[in-house]
Amino acid sequence: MKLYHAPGSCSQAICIVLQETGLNADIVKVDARKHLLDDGASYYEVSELGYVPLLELDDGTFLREGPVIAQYLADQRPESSMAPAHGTMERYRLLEWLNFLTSEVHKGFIPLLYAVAAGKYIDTAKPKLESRFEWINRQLDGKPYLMGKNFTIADAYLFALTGWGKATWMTSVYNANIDFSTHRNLQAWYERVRDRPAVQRVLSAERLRGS
Ligand SMILES: N[C@@H](CCC(=O)N[C@@H](CS)C(=O)NCC(=O)O)C(=O)O
Repeated sequence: MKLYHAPGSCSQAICIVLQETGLNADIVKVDARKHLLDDGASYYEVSELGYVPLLELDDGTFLREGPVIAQYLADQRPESSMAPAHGTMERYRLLEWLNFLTSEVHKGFIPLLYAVAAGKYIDTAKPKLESRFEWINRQLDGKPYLMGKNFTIADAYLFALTGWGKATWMTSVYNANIDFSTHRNLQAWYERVRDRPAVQRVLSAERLRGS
């Protein structure tokens, strides 16, 4: 398998899922802003949509969309407990989280990531995103992970997104960072996820690749 990945982006979640499940994939680095591969080739030659993550299977099949790629990988290793079995209520709870993270958090960050272009829209978008994080903080009360005792692909996804809110460049350039200091459950969850050996391996590899 091959994973098209941009360091520091949402595709970090897929790197975490690979590490947690022990599945192997060659990582192909993409510059997601310039849409270029390391050898200077256009990423649009690989993906018409131009975004990461993208998974290429050994038979040449491509799989798009982070939450779908993450489920595909987790389903290859059910013993990892990263995704409950299909057809169970717990699976629908996972889908609930993935859909929420995609539409309410991932895309909720877009105006903050493009704060200059977004202009006054930030005044609406930022409190909305903050309220989503407040809600997540409440859901984590008494739970080590989003779904309870098991670390799932939803945690991997949220970890990649939470990293953006904590990024110092968002504070220094646009004052667009999210203040997590009062979210005690979320802080504890973040540290718990960050300290997992698989996540540490991903973070070290990202430092080497350069974000
Ligand atoms: N719907 C896609 C969105 C992925 C996405 O937004 N990827 C960003 C990085 S976090 C990207 O590659 N952006 C470059 C672009 O859109 O041109 C998914 O969930 O996988």
